[in-house]
Amino acid sequence: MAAKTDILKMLSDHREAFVSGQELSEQLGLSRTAIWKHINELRKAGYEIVSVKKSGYRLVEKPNVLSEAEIQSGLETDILGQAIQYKDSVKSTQEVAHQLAREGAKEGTIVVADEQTGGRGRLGRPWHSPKGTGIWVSLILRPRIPPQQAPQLTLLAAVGVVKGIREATGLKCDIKWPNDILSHERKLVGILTELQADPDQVNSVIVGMGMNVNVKETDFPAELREIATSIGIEAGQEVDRAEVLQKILRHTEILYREYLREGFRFVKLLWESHAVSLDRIIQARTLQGTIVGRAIGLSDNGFLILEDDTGKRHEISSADIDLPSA
Ligand code: BT5
Repeated sequence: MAAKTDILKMLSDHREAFVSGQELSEQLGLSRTAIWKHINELRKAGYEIVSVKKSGYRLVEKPNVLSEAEIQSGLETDILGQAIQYKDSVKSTQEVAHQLAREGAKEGTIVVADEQTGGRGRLGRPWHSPKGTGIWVSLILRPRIPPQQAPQLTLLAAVGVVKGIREATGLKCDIKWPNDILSHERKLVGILTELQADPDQVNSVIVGMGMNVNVKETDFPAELREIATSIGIEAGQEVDRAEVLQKILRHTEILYREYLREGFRFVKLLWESHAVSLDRIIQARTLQGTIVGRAIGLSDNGFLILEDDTGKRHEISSADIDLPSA
């Protein structure tokens, strides 16, 4: 970890008290002058740190930023986020992550942006990613799985996101197959999983998560206002983006490790327990046509099983789902 991240972590862990310059200096093996220099840099980056002679430093206020130091200073993972590429503004974090993956980036590398100017959803649809309000992130994974299993990672990520948001904010959200996280049936998060693969082996899976965190209703363009929401709108207050991301990475990593050890079954059960679309009559719009039926559950490979009114079961691998109004 960089020295600034270490200092931030120590101050964040002791927010109710002062941490003396000597303590910081001894624990981190840095001179008092170096500590003072880093503290000033943190102040310039928006951290309010008071210093009192003989007592030391105390962190009073953090800026709501998603910098590398801020993400790392509270991260409880071994893989995800151990390498972070932070960008103020980028066309799409997916593009950057693809490039890094091709260049051999290690598993768990994440690309985070404060703003995307060309964020994308499935089938090239645009993803609205305004500055300073969301978490626009792509994770690079390198599981040893055949390409056809990769969609399972979308479902795994969805469970990780739901659990992370719950832990960070208390908000309970639902999953709509395959890649939407909803609150009160409005879209809070979208997930996009893309692959670099040989015919029978995945090289890397790029899992993109677009999370509306502090997006206000007026920040959404007119066409999204009725269908989108944000964690801040739902929670009724501004939310710490770095904390939400840290919790999501932690939960996703726990699930990912379990997935690599035990396979998809365990994720499937968790996914089903958070799914809003199950046991309801839904409409699946696929590229081949529309199927209406009751959503029964997931197949062992992560497809959605629909039973139509003749009792015939359909396995849906890719579709847009319309829920009836509740
Ligand atoms: C998705 O696609 O939901 C996947 C979105 C993934 C975005 C992340 S951000 C980080 C990474 N970098 C990228 O460039 N992408 C990933 P899909 O299911 O196709 O949904 C797209 C549809 O969602 C659009 O056609 C809009 O109707 C709607 N939409 C766009 N922006 C939205 C937003 N911010 N919140 C809610 N809905 C939105």
